[in-house]
Amino acid sequence: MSDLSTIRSEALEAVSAAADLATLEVARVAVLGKKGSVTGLMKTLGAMAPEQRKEFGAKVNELKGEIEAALEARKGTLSSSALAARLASEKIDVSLPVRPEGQGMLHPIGQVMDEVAAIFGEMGFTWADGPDIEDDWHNFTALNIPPDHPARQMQDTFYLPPRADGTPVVLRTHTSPVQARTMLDKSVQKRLADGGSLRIIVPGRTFRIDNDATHTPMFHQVEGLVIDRTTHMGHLKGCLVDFCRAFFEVDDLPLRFRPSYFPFTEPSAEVDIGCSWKDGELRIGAGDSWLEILGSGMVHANVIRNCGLDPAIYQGFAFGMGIDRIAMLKYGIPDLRSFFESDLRWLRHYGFSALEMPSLTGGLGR
Ligand code: 2NL
Repeated sequence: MSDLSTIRSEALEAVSAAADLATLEVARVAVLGKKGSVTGLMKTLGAMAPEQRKEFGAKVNELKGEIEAALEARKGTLSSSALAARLASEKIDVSLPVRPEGQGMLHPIGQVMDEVAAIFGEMGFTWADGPDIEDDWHNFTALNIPPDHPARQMQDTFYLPPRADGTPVVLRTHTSPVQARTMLDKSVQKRLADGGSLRIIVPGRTFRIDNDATHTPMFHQVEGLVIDRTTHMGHLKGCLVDFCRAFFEVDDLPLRFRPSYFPFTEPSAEVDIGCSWKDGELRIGAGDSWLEILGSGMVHANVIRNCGLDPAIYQGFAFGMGIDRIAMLKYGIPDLRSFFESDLRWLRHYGFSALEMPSLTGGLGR
C-alpha cells in the first residue's frame, strides 16, 4: 500500500514540477507509459486472487484517474502560458511608422498626361492610343497635308525604310493619325450612325527632326477630337476654356482665340492664355501678356471624308498641344532637355507621388 502512496506523491510531484510541455510528457511516460510506475502496478493485478484484485484494482484505477486528471490540468496551464509567452514575444506594434524606403516618383510628363486625362475624362472623353511608327497615309494624306507641305520633307520627318509593298513609313510627327484610325474604325462609325458621338484624347510620343534649346527630336503631344452631327465652334471654345482653367487652376483665366491655319482644320484658331511677367518670372492668370498654349479648329471636311465619314452629316472640332510645354509652364521647369536626361536628382525634385492620382475634385497637381 505504501507503494501506491509513494507512486502517487512522486507522480503528482513530477506533474506539478513540470515547467513545460516536453517535461510534462516525460512525467506522463514515467507513470503511464509502457514501463511506467502505474502501468507496472496494473501488470501485477493478473497474478492476484480475485478478491484482492478487485480491491487493489479499484485503488490503482482511482490512482490512474487522479494522475490523468493532474496531467490534463497541468497540460492546460502549460499550454496557455506557452501561448501567452508566444503572444508576448511575437507582439508587433502596428502603430509604428513604416521604415523609410526609397520611393519612386512619377515623371512630370506622365503626371501631366494623367491630369489632362482627368479633366477631359470629366467631359466624357476617353483615352485613345496608336502606333509610334505610322504609314505616310495616316500621318499626312488622311489629314489633308499636301505633298509639298514642309512637314513632309526629309529634313523635318524621320523616314524609316519603306514597307515591302513600298509604303513610305515615318515616326509619327503628331498624334493625329490615331484620331484618323479611330474615325475609320467600323464600330465607331456604327456608333455615329446610331446617333452617338466620338470624344477622344490622344496623349503620346511624337517625333520631328529638330534639336535645340526649345525642341527635342522626341516630344509629347495631346490631341483631342469630337465628332457628331451638331458640335460647333462654340463647343470648341467652351471646352478649351474649361480645360485651361482647370489645368492651370486659375478660375478666371482669360483666353484669346486667334485665327490661324492648319491643313486639317477649317476654320482654325490658336489659343493663348493670360499671363504677366514680374522680375523675369511668369505668372499665369489675368495680366498684360499672352502665352500660346494650343492649336485648334473645326475638323476639315476633307479629313472627315478621308476617314470614311460624310462631311454633309458629321462635323466636330479638334485641338492639339505640347505636353512638355504645358508641364514646363505649370510646374516652373526651366529646361526642356532636362525632361529626357534621366537625372534622378532632377526627378526627385520635379517628380510626383505615385500614390496620388490627379482628380478634378482632389486637386490636380499635388
Ligand atoms: C498644335 C496644333 C492641332 C489638330 C491638332 C486634328 C486632328 C484631326 C483632325 C483635325 Cl484627326 N485636327 N488635330 C487640330 C488643330 C490643331 O495641333 O499646335 N499642336 C501642338
